[in-house]
Amino acid sequence: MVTALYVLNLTLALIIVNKEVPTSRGMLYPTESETREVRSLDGIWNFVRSDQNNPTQGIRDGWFNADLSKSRPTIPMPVPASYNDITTEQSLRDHVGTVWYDRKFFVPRSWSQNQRVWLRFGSVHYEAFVWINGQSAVKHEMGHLPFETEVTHILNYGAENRITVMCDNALIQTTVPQGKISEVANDGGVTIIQSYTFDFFNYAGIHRSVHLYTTPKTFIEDVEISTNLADDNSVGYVDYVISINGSAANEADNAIYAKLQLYNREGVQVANATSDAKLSGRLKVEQAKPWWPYLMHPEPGYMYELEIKLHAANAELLDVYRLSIGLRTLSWTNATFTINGKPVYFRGFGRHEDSDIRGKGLDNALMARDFNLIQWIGANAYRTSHYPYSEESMQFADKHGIMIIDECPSVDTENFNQALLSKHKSSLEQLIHRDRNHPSVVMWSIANEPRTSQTNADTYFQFVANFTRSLDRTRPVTAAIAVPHADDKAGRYLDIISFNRYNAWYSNTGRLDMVTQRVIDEAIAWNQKYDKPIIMSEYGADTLEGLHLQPAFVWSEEFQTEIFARHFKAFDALRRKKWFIGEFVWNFADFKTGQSYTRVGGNKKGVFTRARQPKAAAHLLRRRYFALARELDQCSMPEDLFTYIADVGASVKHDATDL
Ligand code: BDP
Repeated sequence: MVTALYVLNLTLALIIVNKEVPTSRGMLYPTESETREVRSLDGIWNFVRSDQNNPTQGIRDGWFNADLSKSRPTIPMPVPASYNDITTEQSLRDHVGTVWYDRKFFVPRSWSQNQRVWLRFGSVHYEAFVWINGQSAVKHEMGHLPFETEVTHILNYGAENRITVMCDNALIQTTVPQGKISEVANDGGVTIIQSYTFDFFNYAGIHRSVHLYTTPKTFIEDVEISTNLADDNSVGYVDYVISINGSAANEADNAIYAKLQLYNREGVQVANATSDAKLSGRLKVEQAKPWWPYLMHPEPGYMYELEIKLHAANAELLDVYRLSIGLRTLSWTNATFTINGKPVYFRGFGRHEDSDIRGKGLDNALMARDFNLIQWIGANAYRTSHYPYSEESMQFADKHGIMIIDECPSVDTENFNQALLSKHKSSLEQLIHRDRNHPSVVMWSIANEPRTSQTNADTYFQFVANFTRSLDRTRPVTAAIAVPHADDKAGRYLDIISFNRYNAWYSNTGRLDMVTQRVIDEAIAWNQKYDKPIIMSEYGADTLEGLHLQPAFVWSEEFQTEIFARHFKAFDALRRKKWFIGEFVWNFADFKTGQSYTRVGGNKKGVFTRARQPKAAAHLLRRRYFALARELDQCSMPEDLFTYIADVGASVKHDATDL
């Protein structure tokens, strides 16, 4: 059946048209206020796995009509977490198809009065079906992105409720990302195999927090802001558009208005405004404190709090929502990328949301550790390879001044077809809707390593890139491309070209003498082809922590250190050409992949281990990233950057001049 669908998609692939995609609504991050309450449904849920060869049985048999334990024996399952690595069962780790979760919760009686209740998931990978007390509440397709629904009318107030979630991890040719499902003979019969070409484990489950939250009957459903700074950065402007939901929204024009107040970090009000009848307007901020990237300014990541109060015509206060915002302006040309008028050179990582046991599940301790490591190493950016990261991490990035190239879940995209295009666009729509108010987001990445030499890639990426621009004109559009520049058909639709290349690893393995010139030549070739700014978005080498081989040999810590150094040399030559604007190591930390003889327990290209400890190359990278920050933005250097070696006069000093 799945195979038949796949064949059909191939035949239809020749004609692709640009169709509308559904538009997201609401989904402001749930926060408490005078008018809103938030409750977490995180914790231990009950869990059951469907039979692989019968994934829809639970729906047919109505498993959602009663406790799951009435249908099957359940096991405890933490939420949020991927389910794959929680038990010791290979069959659950490699499960293909549907799994079920349920739990009970109480809703206070007070919530039944004069307000509305919403159920919100931070993300479920890949497809989710949700029931409350046996009634269908919401369905959602696409991992790593939030969804919500109103549940006011299906809750029992002052009483117990049950939430049931069915999650399907199957990836086919029309999902984003794509995969293939096949039936293969095994020793005992046949088994269903999920395959995919992307290089990370297809972790699944309820990956991020589940919340119930209340709103007033008429409430602030959405806020879209965009910020600007006067030429000398002294005055900031915040343009806002508020959308509301509720019966009062249908009252006569001019009936509802919003009052906005902007507070600085010290809690002092620095601007205020009353909206126009369309609930839009502009705030002017004198003596603005711009949002600057880490190490580009002594006070990076400066965030204001925007308080929005929604009022009825009679001035009654309807709703209050607070949003953290940063004041910054971006611009780019065919040779530069600037923030607040200053050219930016990106130094950072491709990353993954990945760790032992919890897989892709949100983990605040891990997230805080990762940001500490990013600061320690002096990076100023990362790409959310290869899917949107948690909203909590976006908030962290805002506060720490870490720039984000925000990537949608399209990876290794191929066999361009109509259904895929619609879902790809929808993934970008959902991503941009979620992340457009974050100052840390400075670029949209519309794909990683799409097969852009294939037939139809041209039209397909024209549609995808233009669609992205139609949703947000304030940020440039990129994609991380790996096909040879001569074969690529997508770059002309991008604003910035990112390329991934593994010199001395996948090509000319071990040949450290074949890195520098090739990197220089390729960057120049991309620039010559498209006349756009260029980033090297991936380079690196698998490195087994603790493996030391001198002279450097593949997989050793020496080799990773050396290969980095050969790239640095190329980057420094390229930096003289102003259009080369960034270097991103692959990867921040080791991460799990599917099983393969090229992967020892996963991809080991991390600068940090999976347990978030530095490999030898981390220390080298740290010295480079701080050297770049010092040269470009005159930052001060951490005291422990250089280890004392010997008192041998001017040739060995412990300060930045050594760089
Ligand atoms: C690149 C991919 C990335 C892989 C990396 C690798 O973009 O997802 O993990 O190669 O092979 O092609 O390490």
